[in-house]
Amino acid sequence: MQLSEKKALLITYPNQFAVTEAKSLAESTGYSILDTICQKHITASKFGIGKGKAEFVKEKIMELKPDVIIFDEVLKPSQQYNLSKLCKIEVIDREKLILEIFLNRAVTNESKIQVKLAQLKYDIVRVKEKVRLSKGGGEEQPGFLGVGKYDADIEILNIKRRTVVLKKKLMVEEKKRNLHRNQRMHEKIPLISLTGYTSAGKTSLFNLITNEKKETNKQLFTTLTTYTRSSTINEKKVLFTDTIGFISKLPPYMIEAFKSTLSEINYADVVLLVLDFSDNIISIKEKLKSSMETLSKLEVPNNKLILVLNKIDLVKPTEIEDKLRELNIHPDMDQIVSISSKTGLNVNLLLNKIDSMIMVPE
Ligand SMILES: Nc1nc2c(ncn2[C@@H]2O[C@H](COP(=O)(O)OP(=O)(O)OP(=O)(O)O)[C@@H](O)[C@H]2O)c(=O)[nH]1
Ligand SMILES: [Mg+2]
Repeated sequence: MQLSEKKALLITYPNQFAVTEAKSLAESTGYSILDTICQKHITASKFGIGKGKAEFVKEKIMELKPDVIIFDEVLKPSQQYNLSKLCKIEVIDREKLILEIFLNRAVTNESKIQVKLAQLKYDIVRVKEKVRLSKGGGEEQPGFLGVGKYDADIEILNIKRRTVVLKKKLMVEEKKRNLHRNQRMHEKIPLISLTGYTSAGKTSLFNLITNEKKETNKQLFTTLTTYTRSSTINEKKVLFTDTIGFISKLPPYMIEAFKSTLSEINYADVVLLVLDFSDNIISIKEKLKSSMETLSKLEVPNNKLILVLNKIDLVKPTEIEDKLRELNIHPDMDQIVSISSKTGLNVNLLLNKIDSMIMVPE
């Protein structure tokens, strides 16, 4: 796996969850963070941050000499351009950062195409903005696609042409996926989908249940491709699907790009929402919230859900109770199981719960 080991200055929100998440994202992409600047408002119009703060960042850049600024928010191309111009350094916003991780991690044909399409979408708005700004006499900015003086119209056409080609290729992959899915549906084998925040332990649980050896890692977005494998529960044949992890503030086009992969979740009879319960309560709340938001965007009904509290080998029993209380969840509530994918604790309990929720094929 590539690790570029570039040095970065991080700009994010002043709360522990935002800082930790942004750092994990940056480190997963191979950046080391030299310093973190926290600001309550990072969506201001010109630079994302206020003018005074932007000047402060410029001084920090001169002092620390990082390779890039990582800006933990989705920036408009003009904001990215302005900050980059002021600080004379490449600015990587949250969208770009997630894209970089995806580009590094995509291994299958389908995910490679999906990520390339997402990148072209990201690029085209910036080339267009570059054209608009250069008409006002803007000079070339570091990392701003290095567009220089060439004919941007040709670049835009080029991006559009590549988009068409990639979309066609994606359709071929989607057809294959649909074919597999139709076969499965024809056989009426119950499908169980593993979902949840990135690094919750979905693949670890998937491997344990299906005897697979797919990669697991503490870095974010280890899995970018949906895998389906068969297994048995109480002698009934079932299928398990491992999916791409969720993240807070996922750029909307990312859901769009991974729609066909994520849509596997819609065909599931049972959806496991895996949570890292060894996290601190603030992170658990944030991750549960963003996972539920994503599942609702994907129109997954609540009655298909089982909340899987994972990594409880790292949590004391009293702590589990405290955390559940904080989340307003009654410990005896149906559709909740606390497990450890590492030790296998309570995994049988989970399988029985799944069994009680699946329809027996006729
Ligand atoms: N202690 C402990 N560690 C776990 C458990 N489950 C997973 N892990 C660890 O948590 C990290 C993330 O696990 P993965 O299975 O890769 O998580 P994931 O949800 O598939 O992550 P992405 O594919 O990145 O979305 C790995 O380092 C695992 O070894 C568990 O029950 N207990
Ligand atoms: Mg995984």
